[in-house]
Amino acid sequence: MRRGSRFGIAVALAVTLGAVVAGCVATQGGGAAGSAAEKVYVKPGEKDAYYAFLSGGHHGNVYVYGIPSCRHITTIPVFTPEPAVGYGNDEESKAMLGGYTWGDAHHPGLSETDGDYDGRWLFINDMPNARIARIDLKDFKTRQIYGPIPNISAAHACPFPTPNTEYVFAASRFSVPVPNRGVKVEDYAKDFKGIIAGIKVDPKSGEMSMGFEIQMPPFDWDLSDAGKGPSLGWQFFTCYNSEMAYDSLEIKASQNEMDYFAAVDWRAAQKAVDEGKATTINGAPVLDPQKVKDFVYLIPVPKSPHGVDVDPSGQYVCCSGKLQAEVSVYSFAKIKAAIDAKKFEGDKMGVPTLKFEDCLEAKVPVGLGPLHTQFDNKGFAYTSLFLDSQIAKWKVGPPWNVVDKIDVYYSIGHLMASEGDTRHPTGDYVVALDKLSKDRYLSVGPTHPEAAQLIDLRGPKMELLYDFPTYLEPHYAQMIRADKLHPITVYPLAENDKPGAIKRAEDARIERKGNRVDVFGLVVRSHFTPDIVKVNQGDDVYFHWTNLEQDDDIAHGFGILWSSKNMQIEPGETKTIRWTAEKTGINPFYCSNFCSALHQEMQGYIEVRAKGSPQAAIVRPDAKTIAEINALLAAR
Ligand code: K7E
Ligand code: CUA
Repeated sequence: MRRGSRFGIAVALAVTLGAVVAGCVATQGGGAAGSAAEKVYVKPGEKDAYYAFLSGGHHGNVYVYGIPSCRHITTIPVFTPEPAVGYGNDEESKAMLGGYTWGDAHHPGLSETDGDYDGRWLFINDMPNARIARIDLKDFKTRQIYGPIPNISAAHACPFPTPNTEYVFAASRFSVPVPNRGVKVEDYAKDFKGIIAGIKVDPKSGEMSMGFEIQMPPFDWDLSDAGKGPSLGWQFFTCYNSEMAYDSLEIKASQNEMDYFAAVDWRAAQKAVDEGKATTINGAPVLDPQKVKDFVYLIPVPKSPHGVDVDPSGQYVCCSGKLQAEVSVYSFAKIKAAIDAKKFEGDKMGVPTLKFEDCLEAKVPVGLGPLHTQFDNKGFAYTSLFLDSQIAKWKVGPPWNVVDKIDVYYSIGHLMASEGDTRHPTGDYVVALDKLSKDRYLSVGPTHPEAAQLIDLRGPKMELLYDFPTYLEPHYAQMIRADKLHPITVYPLAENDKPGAIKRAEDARIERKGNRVDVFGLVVRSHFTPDIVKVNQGDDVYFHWTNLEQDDDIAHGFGILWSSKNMQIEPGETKTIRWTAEKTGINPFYCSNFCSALHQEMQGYIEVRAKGSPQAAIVRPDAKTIAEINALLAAR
């Protein structure tokens, strides 16, 4: 073969290979070749290859970014009111928040089928109030908030769905007495308990409900991950503070050489509950490992571990000791063999402990302050190093060596690889979620933004592509291929069966029963029907607005002057908001969401008369108004 043609084949091969490796990413901007700028550039009008869901930390919500452009697309309100859309203001979302106006959201968890993201739901925890929210990815709305989960105090190891989303989990980070009662803090070791909760997820609706709880020693239960493949059916939880200190934890909880991770056989736990072996505490079925056996075990981990991450094959469980320079990799096969042989070292409050040497597969010398690990599609793992401000790339399997490192800016916590905790990571990108941004952005005063950094994984070396600031304060994040999500753009009116919904001008009305007034109204460009509402002082007024639009992006707002009442009504949607007529006089309302050329004209008045003024029991629009509204509807 002539030299020239061989070169030609090599080039052709390289081009083909490049295209295969880049996969869908190349078609949606951010190809594998070219400069860093080209790799993050998504042309105007084009779309990103991935959706990234970043937890909002103590902002209590979820940030949605497009990757690789790193553009912030939207924020989903979850545990915190959001007045622009009326989240926490309208009756339904207000009830869902249950009186709380704050949450601390750490870990988004996408629903999975066969261990891969299926694009149906996103779960996320509120650590302090021990709640789990489910966001429907059809409309990117929070649809359920489950909790406070009884007996759980600070749901940090949460939610970490199982491979077929049978369960999401929660575990107490700060142990308390269970049931909580007046005890002395000094009696910590005797009276305080850790709890692990398995929360069932309905396979069709995603509805969460109580599955089981397990009483654990009062260690600080920290993080979790689900087994898959050979370890399917098991859930793993790390802990620190096996010293059981209750003060000065930064010193006293770092004394032991070893802490633990727990391995829970969740099918066995559920079976034990179903067989009536649990004790009900605060409404939850709690299993006591001192009485019920063979479903939970402890495995030693060096030096105050943080993250626990199962590799894509499901064979290895990787634990990061924060105060150690290594990731400890355990073989699930060895763990299972030790359990089956009942080779226990002892027990902790009824939970059998296995021997470190019996379960360990390898120690990977990654560097200082390892926290979390994610994976790619080529057999490599990526571990965040908080103290070194680096990511270490290492080989999963012999020789278990570090093959690359990259500096990040600064002090990385979690990291998010593309589908990097599933059975099939895509190996395109990893995003470093840095705890400190220091000097990376224009100064905005003492509260610095958080720092996220996009890193390309497609070459032999990791390559830093882009810095993007985020608002306080993402912990974990997950990214899913954009082609797996198919969000709706309007709510089909035909499917709107909300109790307050009306669909024709003829049905618009104001109903009065005592001092409760229900306004059944329509919004459509550019009119409220009715736009005059007459009530009496002291009336409780429920506005039920239905947006009859079926066009993309035509949302209307409803804001009432001199109040905190505002909400957005999306196309086809009905929402209810309650307002009390406190003072006599005229109270304007208006459309707060820009919707049309006559958006400014979209307004109305509430006339508040003196208490006890005569009012009709029901007021409907007259025939002329109905005709006008029907003309507006026809012109939509
Ligand atoms: Cu490491 Cu809350 Cu997952 Cu923060 S946690 S980093
Ligand atoms: Cu409707 Cu602005």
